Amino acid sequence: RKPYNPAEIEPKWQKYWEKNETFKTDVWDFSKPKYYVLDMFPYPSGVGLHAGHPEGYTATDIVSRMKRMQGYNVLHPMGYDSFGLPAEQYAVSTGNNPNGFTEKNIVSFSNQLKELGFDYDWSKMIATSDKNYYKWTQWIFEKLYEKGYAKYMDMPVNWCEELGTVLSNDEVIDGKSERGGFPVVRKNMKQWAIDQVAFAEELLEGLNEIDWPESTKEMQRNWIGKSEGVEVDFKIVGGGEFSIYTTCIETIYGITFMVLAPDGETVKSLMPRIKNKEAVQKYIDETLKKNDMDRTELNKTKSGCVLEGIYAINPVNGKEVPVYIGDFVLASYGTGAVMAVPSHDQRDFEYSEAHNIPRIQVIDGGDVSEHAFEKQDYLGKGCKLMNSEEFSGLTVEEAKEAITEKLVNMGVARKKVNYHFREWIFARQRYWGEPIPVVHTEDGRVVLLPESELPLVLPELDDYKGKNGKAPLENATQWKEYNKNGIKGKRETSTMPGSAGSSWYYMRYIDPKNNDEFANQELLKHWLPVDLYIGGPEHAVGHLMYSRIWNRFLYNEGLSPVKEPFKKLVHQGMILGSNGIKMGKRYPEYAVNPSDIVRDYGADTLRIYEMFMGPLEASKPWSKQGVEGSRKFLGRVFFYFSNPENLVRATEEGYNELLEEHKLIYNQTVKKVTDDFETLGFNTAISQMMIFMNSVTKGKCPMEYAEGFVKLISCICPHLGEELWEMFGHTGTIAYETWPTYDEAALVVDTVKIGVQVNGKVRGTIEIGAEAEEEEAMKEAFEIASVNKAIDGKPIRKVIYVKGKILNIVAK
Ligand code: ANZ
Repeated sequence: RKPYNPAEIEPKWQKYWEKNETFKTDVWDFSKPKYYVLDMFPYPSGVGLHAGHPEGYTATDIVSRMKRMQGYNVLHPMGYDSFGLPAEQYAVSTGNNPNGFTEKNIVSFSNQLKELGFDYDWSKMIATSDKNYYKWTQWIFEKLYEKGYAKYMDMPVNWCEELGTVLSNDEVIDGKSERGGFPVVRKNMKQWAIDQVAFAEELLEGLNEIDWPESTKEMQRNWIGKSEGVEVDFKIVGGGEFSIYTTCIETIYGITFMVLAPDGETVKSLMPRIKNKEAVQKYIDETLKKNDMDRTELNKTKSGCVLEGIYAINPVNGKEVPVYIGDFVLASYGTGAVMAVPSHDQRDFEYSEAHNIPRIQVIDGGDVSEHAFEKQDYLGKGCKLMNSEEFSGLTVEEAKEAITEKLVNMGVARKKVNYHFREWIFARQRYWGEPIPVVHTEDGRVVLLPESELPLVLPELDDYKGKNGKAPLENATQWKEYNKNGIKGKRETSTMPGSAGSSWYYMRYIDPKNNDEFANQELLKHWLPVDLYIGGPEHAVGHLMYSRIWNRFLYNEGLSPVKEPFKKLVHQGMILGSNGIKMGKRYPEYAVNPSDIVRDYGADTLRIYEMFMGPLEASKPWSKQGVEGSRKFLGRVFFYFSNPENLVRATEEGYNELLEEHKLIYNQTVKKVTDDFETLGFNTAISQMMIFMNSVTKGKCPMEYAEGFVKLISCICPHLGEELWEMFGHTGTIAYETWPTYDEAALVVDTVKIGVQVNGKVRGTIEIGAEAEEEEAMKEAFEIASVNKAIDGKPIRKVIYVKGKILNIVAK
């Protein structure tokens, strides 16, 4: 008989699937219920797959295969997020167009994926850098612009004069450019941005209707950062006023100073009246070098500077308080100014310590110490106000209402909702991205390209490097000039960020070749939302937020049928090196190349191993022994089922008896595996398959059970599944066979109580299945303290077990 040889059977079935287009989905076939399974598509790096890729991909593969066998029309596509930095760097260093490099990587990446036997419908493959794809990314951008969500607006950016470029926050370290160490300042510049704040409420609300990890939803809520408070106007002694934003209006009698953002407009306008101008200007200049992260960091001394001669008037009691600037107050949040209550706000407390400012306690019971702030211990505890005139004695909750009402009636305050969410900066000074399809006309207007001019294709360049920090497309001297239909000007030379193309790719898969619209509406109606989406947790607030925004926009425009694009989301855990440390660049010696595992053990082994390592969502260390164990198990499965002598057909003698003998374990296995696949509990499903194998291989297996088992395992190990299916005498693929069912009645186990004797004396009773094996009876017996006591660690000489009657243990 032939041994298990994955090197032979795996390529054989991969060729079969490709030739027969086994996994091509007819998206127009609405006769069956649909199931849409999605993987986060990879960036096609030159390095290829790493061990983490097959984990999520195998999980979706298993579910999609089961759903197909359960009668669903399954869509399981794959594609590439192919704009991005590595290809750009390649272009800069070689002078070649990144397109060729990207296409080459896509081919080798796809070959690696095919080698793993995934059931992707390759006819639906997309790449975000393909002009037929990005035509529609540009088209959606134009819709966003037309509706006022994409804006060309003044935004604060990190500007490096020496490099002549805008830098991202992580390219700035201590106010200097990471590259070169040149000074970086915050300054306002015209930028493309998408107004995501406009979607904040819908995004929050949508979270309630989706089946996502709670931690991811919470991260999105925090990222949106909804805050409900009050805006209050403060008059300045000698004329003028400014507003503050607070979430703790009940503390207004505790104000002892005010703080303005150093980079805000208020201090600028007050400058002529400030006595210590020089010191103030110096502090402002310092602040401009810092990014928001450095500024708002907790546990840092609160730096700042008083504005000599400037006093603000507290509207509730007419008290005059000094005004300061401090970098912990951000110009970009709220009104860029705060009322400082050092007795009840930690940052204000620290600021008052650093600048010697008095405090007034206005909430009783709220212990005024740094410790108390951490606990926020007066909130919601019925603590009462003090030192607050007519509001003294009210609870915090009552005072919030009453003081707000008073100030609103005075005409100096209004309720306000703020979001920490900022605009999504939507342009990069890079080459390898979607060109923004607009023209800046000579008379200063922004004009969208007509749809007939889309896609606006990236031009070939002689030099892919931006000169003097300018966008590389500035080098496209001819392409840049625009003069058509009376519109004369220059094309936008920055490109869209990487997150653009990935924000809607799940729609394009449904109808990837459509030249008339981004996807047919009837198809979208049928196929959306994605039923199951699996990918890394690192995308929790990036891609997963942007996708929700693009979808919500299209939904509001009547172009997407669903409010939320991804019904169920699961994050796979990280596969760690065998040392328990993250694999990758830092520890290349621990990095595992999936292709090596395929070559040495087979794809099915890699697949079942990665699913058996532990729960999908957990981080798990790689283990070579684990891989070998998985390979051995598959060898056993193949060895047993490929031997016709182990299999009894329905026409053969003893068939019914065998059905009866294995009825319980078979039905248990079908149930457990079905349920576990549904809930992505693959490791426990595999354990159950091992239990089945242990039980059935003691003798012969009836054909019905053999086929049922092979169907189950074919989802995890499709090549092995197909091969055995063929050996059983079937022609064609197993992929569309009917999923095995189980009989509820067969799962009911009659239990019996039997006595447990140790050396002839009854020491306890156990309750087990009437047909339970000795192994299980012993396991139960060892749960009993008195039995253990009687055995007292002595070696067990003999076990007499009579099913349903008695268990006698001889230990001496
Ligand atoms: C007075 C006060 C007293 C405050 C108190 C808190 C506790 P969130 O939840 O983040 O909205 N704040 C307002 N604008 C700010 C800005 N531009 N930069 C830095 N801090 C700012 O928090 C709102 C609170 O953060 C506001 O309420 C304000 O301080 C501060 F016992 O006002 B509070």
